[in-house]
Amino acid sequence: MARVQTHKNFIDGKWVVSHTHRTFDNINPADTRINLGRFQKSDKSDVDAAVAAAKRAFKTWRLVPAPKRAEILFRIADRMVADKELFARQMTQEMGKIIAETRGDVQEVIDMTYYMAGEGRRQFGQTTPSELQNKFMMSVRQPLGVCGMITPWNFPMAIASWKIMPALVLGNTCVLKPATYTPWSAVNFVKICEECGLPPGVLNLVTGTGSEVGEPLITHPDVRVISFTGSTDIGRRVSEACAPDFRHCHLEMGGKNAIMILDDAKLDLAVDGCLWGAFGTTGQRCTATSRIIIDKKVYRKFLNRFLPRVKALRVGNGLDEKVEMGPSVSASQLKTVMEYVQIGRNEDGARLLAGGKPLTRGQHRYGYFHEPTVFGDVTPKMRIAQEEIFGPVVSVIPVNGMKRAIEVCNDVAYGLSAAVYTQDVNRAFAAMRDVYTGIFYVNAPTIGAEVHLPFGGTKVTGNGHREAGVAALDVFSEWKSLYIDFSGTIQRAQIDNQ
Ligand code: UN1
Repeated sequence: MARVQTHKNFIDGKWVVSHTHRTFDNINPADTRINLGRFQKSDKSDVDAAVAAAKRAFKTWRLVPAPKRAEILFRIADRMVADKELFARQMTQEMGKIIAETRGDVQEVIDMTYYMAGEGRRQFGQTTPSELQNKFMMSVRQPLGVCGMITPWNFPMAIASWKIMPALVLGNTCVLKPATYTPWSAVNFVKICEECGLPPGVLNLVTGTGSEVGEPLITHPDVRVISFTGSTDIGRRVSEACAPDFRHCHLEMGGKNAIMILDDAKLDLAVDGCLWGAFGTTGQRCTATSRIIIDKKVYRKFLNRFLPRVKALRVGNGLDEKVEMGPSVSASQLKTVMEYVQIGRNEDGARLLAGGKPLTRGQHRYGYFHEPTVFGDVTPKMRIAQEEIFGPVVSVIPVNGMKRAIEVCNDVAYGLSAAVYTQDVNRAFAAMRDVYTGIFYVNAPTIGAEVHLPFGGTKVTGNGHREAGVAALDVFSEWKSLYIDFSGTIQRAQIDNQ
């Protein structure tokens, strides 16, 4: 058997072992016999070292002209293009999603990195006339300092780049704590950043658990911004940790996203959208389609077309190009899926229409596989219609008409993404206006955001900040308004000009 490689933390420009001298294993969820590597099981002392390095590096990095910082980002994006296939294959092995999707994940890094590199020559502020003669005013963005990034396993590289690239181009320095299921992709990402010339200390990587690494990072007084993507429960903890000393935090949390299918929808298009939205990434996207809210007039017809397609989905190891859905990421995630299937079975009135069981034989024997699962006749208040599952389970909720569809769509705690299928432009616009989410699609599923529009959600999905697009700059910078008086006399605003 191949020797298992041990990977290190990256602190102050050096690859180093943890002070703890402990490691954890990275297991392939499609075949748990495979240990993909050992990673540092770090603790507070490693976090302290990384934050200290980032704090030192900030002194000089903030003064590097932004277009120069951006040149490094351009190089990183170029290198990612070259290694896209390798990184995609390794990502599929460590977290299970199919190879077409991990290629997409790396592509999203490339897109985000080029996009943010462009911000090296923008980062636009405002200039505006003064109310006084011989006075000039403008606003500029300033960086905050050390930023802590806590990233999820479902988009191991893409979401790291969403946070790190805007932070860097603005002149901040970073400490990255990746999810314990996906440290390999984080190491790959950081290695490229190192090779492309990021100075020591500007980007640091500390692997380990939420309690041993995440907690010291979010409570560290020198970390000025925390950007977190993960569960609403942990997000609440991050928010509390940052509150006492007003350190900034950006939170991107759960979803219970719905596709609404109106009675005039193109049903075949909606079927394709529901398959991709619900079972893409094995349902493990914050934006995954977890509810299908459908007009009763087309309910039967839709199910007749949808269910055979669900049952025909090929589930297996994501490295096989023919496979359409991979495993859940871990034993505990699979357990959650199975628990929710049981909850669905117990709901009075809900009907299990497809799937419902873990896959445990043959090629599925050693992985965390589960059948793509559909519940029908679900009513809006059932737990499977309200709670995030993060697995291949979708609830179909029949309703009367569009008004009711929108009510049901909005009637959950989360507000990340939603979609409507209709051919009627008036109804599409009404839905765009009345659904209260951060992302909305017309005639497309709830997944598929691009890097140059804001990404984030309302209600318990987020705390008002956005990633991606120009909006991402707001999390990692603060405005400074500059007033330059060239009159040579004292001029008093609000007084001398009246
Ligand atoms: C997520 O849902 O967890 O919009 C991230 C998408 C991807 C990113 C999804 N670009 O589907």
